Amino acid sequence: MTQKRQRSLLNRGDEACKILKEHLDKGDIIRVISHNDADGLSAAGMIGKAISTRNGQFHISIVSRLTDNFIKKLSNEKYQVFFFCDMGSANLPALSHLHGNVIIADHHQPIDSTTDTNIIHVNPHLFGFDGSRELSASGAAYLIIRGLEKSLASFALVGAFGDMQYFNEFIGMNRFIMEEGIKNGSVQTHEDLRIASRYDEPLYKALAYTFNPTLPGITANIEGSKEFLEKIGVSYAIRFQDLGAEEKDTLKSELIKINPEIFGEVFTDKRLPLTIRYLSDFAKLLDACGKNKEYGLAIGICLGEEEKSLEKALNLQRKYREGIIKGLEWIKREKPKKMEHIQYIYTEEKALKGVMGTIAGISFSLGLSDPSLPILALSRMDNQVKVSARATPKIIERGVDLGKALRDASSNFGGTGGGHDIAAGAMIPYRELENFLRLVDNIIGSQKKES
Ligand SMILES: [Mn+2]
Repeated sequence: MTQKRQRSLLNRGDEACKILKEHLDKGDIIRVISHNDADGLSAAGMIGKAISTRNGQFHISIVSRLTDNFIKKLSNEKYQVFFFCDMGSANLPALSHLHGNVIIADHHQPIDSTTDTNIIHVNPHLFGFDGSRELSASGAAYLIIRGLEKSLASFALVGAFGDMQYFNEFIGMNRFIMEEGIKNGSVQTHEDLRIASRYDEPLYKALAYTFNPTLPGITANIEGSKEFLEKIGVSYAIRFQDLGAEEKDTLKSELIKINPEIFGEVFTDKRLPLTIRYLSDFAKLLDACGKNKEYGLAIGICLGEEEKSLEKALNLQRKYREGIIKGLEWIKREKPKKMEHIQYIYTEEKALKGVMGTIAGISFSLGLSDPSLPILALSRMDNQVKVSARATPKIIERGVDLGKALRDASSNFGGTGGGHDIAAGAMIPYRELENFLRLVDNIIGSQKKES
């Protein structure tokens, strides 16, 4: 059964690829529109890379969401083909008005599945795969691109890491892509410490920046990290890469005592520069670029503009990580406010707004929030509130779907929202905030009952 669904999804990807090839052969510029997170950036970068290896041309726009206004603007553009990534599945009627072909590589729950003749829709949900864990938008884009250029599987896994689809293993189509990548040499896997930034930060910082898996007492705690390394007698000021074999062994056995998940399978693409060779590091760097609105920089790195761009992105990442640490310290002080079925944090502070979703996601495993309740991170934006919601796999197992909850609740108050079961977002009017929270609390409660 799975085999058959997989075959159908692969066929859909091939169909989309055929359209893409026809346009490339005609010399058409491929118009790419993608999302501003790590998954969307990786998808756009992968498409750009595949097109340039065929000497084709592309024009990429990165947006935070697909608005009717933006689609209207696109409808005035003279392109013959539009390629949407990480978005589009919720906009089929509007996209059917674009002239030319429309290719969608999305993994969000489609709102309706009517297919117009100009749209080719590649979405795991249409084939019974879970778009939250089994395929990212980069993965969906890869299923299209692999007919042009087979060597880009690592980008698909970067997107999956970016969207937090990896929980100790890749499953579903992600696994298929991983295996294909390993087979053709674009992905390697080995057992290793799963620490961040082994090539570009001194060890004490690398450990403090290891947010996933978390190391209690060390993650987000620069001083704690230094003390830990001093105590076990491992040099803390040099990079992990430069440690001697004996020190590496000591570090490994001491870290495993803190969290066994810190050691396990890791994924690399050895063709990439060292600082982004570990695919989880690459995802984090793209995320940092996205959060800083440095989309061109992110795409440039995907396309292989190395040295200078990488240095710039790593600097952005340093600042971003300092912001995450400050944010986590803030949650620790403030504590999330609890309702019956949800908890939330709220800020009007500019410095915190950029990291709210990220710190909400990390808060569970650091023990800063209740791991049994979804958390909503709320940032005031003038008359509106930006909502980022995060859950854990355990919460999802009880029937919770944050994407549906935020979509239904926000539309009740003239806002917009949606996403995945485990991570979702919304924009709502500030004056409705309390009503919105009450409604979300209610919806989550009934989701748990129904399951
Ligand atoms: Mn995505």
